[in-house]
Amino acid sequence: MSLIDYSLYLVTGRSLLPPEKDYYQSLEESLQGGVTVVQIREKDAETAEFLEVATKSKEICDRYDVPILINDRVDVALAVGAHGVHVGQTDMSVALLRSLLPKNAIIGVSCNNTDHVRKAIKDGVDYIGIGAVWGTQTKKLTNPLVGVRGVSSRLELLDGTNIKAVAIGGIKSTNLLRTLHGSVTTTNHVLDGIAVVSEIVASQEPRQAAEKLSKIFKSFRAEP
Ligand code: TZP
Ligand code: MG
Repeated sequence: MSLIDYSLYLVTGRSLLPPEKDYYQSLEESLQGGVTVVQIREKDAETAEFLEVATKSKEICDRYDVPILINDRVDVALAVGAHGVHVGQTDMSVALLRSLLPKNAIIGVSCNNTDHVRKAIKDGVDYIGIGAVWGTQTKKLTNPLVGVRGVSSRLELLDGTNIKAVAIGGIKSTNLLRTLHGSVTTTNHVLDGIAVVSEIVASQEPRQAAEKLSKIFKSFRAEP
């Protein structure tokens, strides 16, 4: 069972930092701005570098009582004592991850289409990332865009489960409310959070960027 607050889910992206902005400083500022969970995503780092980044990031997140998840690498997650792992459709299976990770570890999977969601439910994941919702420069996309209607139909499949869901891909403060409203299902199932990279990481002021997103998400949540 997942006790994570998914509302403002930061996925790291060191290559997107503004010139001269320190990664760890940016991470800390984003936590001060209200990031509730962090996924360490290192696509180009060698193992030793990944381990160093994950270890130091975890030290910072621990101070804010914010859980960290590791993208793809179960070995790195185990080594640094992360709260869990996030995988894509072509990574290690959920069954294998469960057998390797501690019992209460969080496992999340990226889902693009409805078959992905059905499989994630069968596999017993803790949460899914639905995307890409909007166009993004951050990741080379190999699947069609989901769009807000698509998020809604994928969320609907989670009715009756305990599986949480975040949307990802091109989410900005300028389209967040539209994303959240458009994703609501006929059964009033709503997203548990939104996952962002560039809107926070590429900002000179990650704290303000996170605060803005967090405020919009909370205002949506508070709507009658
Ligand atoms: N998975 C689907 S889209 C995406 C990932 C990792 C990148 C999202 O980045 P951004 O900058 O928030 O659009
Ligand atoms: Mg992957």
